[in-house]
Amino acid sequence: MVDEKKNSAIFTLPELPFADDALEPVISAKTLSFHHGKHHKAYVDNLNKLIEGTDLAGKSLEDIIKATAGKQDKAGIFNNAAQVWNHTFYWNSLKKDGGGEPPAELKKKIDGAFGSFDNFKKEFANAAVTQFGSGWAWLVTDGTALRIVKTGNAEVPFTDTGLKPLLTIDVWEHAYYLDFQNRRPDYANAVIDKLLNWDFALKNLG
Ligand code: MN3
Repeated sequence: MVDEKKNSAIFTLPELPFADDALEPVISAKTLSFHHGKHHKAYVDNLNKLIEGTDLAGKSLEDIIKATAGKQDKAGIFNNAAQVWNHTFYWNSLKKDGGGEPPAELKKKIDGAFGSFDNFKKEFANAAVTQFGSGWAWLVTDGTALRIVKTGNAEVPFTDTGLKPLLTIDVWEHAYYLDFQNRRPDYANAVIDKLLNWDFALKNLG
C-alpha cells in the first residue's frame, strides 16, 4: 500500500494465514484476536508513526531492522519494526494440524544437529522456557547446520550473526497467558507437538 502524498511505503497488518480458531485448543481464537488484532497491529501502527517523514520511510522492513539494530537513539523504531517482522514470521511458523515429523530433508538435518528429533523437541522447548522474560525461541540455520537460539524482547537472530530463521515461538506472556497462564512449558510443548509448520521451515531453508 502506498501513501501517495509522501510516496513512501506504509506498513499494513498482514492477514493471519489461518482462521482465528484454527489453532485451538492450543492457541484460542481469543488469544489470536488480541495477539494479532491488538499487539501485532500496534507494532505496525507505531512503526508507521515513528518512520513518517524520516529517511527510513519507504525502506523495507528488513532494511529498517538492520539500520536501527543496536542503536540506542533508534530503539523505538527497531523494537516496533522487529516485532512486526517477528509476529508475521511467528504466524507463518504455525498451522492447523501442524507439528509431527518434519519433511525428510529437514529431519536429516535435525538428526545431524541434535542427535534425534525427540532431542530437538526437548532443546527447542528448553530454549522457549529458559528465555528469561519476554522474547523468542528460534530454529535457525547458520548456512550449514541447524541451531536453536533465543532472543530477548524484540531482538531478531539475523542482525549481527547472519543466522537465517526457519521457525519461531513467541514466548512473550501475551502469546500464551489467556490459554496457559504461567505454564510456559505446556504452551511451548503444545506448539512444538501440534502447531509447527514444517513446510514453512523447509521453504526458509531454501
Ligand atoms: Mn507476541
